[in-house]
Amino acid sequence: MISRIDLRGSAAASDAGGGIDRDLLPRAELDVEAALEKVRPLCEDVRHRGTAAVIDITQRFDGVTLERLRVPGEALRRALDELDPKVRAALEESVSRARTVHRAQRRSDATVRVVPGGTVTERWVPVDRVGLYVPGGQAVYPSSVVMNVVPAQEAGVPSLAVSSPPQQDVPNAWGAGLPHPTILAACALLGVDEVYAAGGAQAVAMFAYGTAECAPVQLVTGPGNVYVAAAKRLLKGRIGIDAEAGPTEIAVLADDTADPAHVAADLISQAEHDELAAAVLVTPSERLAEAVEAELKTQVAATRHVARITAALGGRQSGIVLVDDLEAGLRVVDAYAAEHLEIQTADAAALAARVRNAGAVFVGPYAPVSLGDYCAGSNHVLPTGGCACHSSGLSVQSFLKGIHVVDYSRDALAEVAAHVVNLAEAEDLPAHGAALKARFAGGEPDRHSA
Ligand code: HSO
Ligand code: ZN
Repeated sequence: MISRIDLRGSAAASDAGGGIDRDLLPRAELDVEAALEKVRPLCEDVRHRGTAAVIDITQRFDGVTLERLRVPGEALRRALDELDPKVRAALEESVSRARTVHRAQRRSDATVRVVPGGTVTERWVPVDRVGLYVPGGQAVYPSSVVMNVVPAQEAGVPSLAVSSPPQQDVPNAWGAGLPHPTILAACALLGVDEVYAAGGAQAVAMFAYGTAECAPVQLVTGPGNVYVAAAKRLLKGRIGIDAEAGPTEIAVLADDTADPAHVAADLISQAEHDELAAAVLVTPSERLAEAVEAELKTQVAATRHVARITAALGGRQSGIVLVDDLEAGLRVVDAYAAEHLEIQTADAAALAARVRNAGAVFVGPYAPVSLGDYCAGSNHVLPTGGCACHSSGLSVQSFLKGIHVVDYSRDALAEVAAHVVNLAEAEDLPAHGAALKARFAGGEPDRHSA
């Protein structure tokens, strides 16, 4: 079911001749452009009609009739009260580990004394208000509540709202559909009291434009389907976004020392998300490739979501890539730039330290991606679709803006004035220079002969 791509002996995976052709590697094409045309009118509708538009769109696409979008505080409290204690304990562990890691990401302001009397400080300020999107769809993701809310809280964001699609089968006393109760419980656990029952592009538009119920936000983060990605692309600029999340990906770089049962289980774990999820094994070992193929056959049959997993593993976004050696394997995984990369080799830590492109790297036999999905302390909102070659996963940094604070004394300005005037002249922007000269009229500084 999973296809093979043999790059052995191929120039494509050798280090001669520059980079690897990424088109040789399995990857799904996500057509955000096509979705853009579909979401544009929806976003416009929300812009003009606010809550009423979101309610209409939800009726049309989710088949849920809502009377209001804001989830009442009472529903949040009740969801937490009724949460299975085992799930509550697990969420608490997840939150506590994520807090430990994300707290350490906080930045302190850095002041640099450029010259005597001249300083530049980079001051880190949290975004005022953020909208955190938590997908519904094929699975429910209370863990994504944790992964969005914890870094925002640790960054000191003063106002945050969560939105997640209403479920058809969760009625409540107010007659409206609600997001999944475990999502509501996770919000309550984290002290988030502003939660909306809205999904898809309409939720992103609600956050971006604001409605009578929901004040506009400056930043929207969180994963979602292609329509959420399209709305983020459309509204980017008005709002900041973390990334256009695509389907989940796992790449495993493994050699003969890897346990094929573990490798197969890990590939299956991420294939479970979505028919479009990608699972890629990169290995120089034919023996391992065969053993993993055999494991996949037996393990997939025993999973709960066989159809979804079979589609994901059989899709052209998944595959087993055979390479000459681990060095070639490293080049392949760097070119692929996976959202999640597992290294299951003899000296996994040494190899992991050399990885240049990955959303997160999981080192050795006891760090499966599922650990990172829930309880490693790391974040699971990570760059997909090869974006790990230029972007990072969600962190405290995603919720901060650095402001450069420039503070120069008269002497410090005088000392550099001529350079500024000369550069301004070179750019044919004499008024820029004049702004400096005006300060020294009468006692012209002439250190560098303007
Ligand atoms: N693997 C997903 C996150 C997730 N897994 C949530 C389970 N729940 C994307 O990183
Ligand atoms: Zn996952």
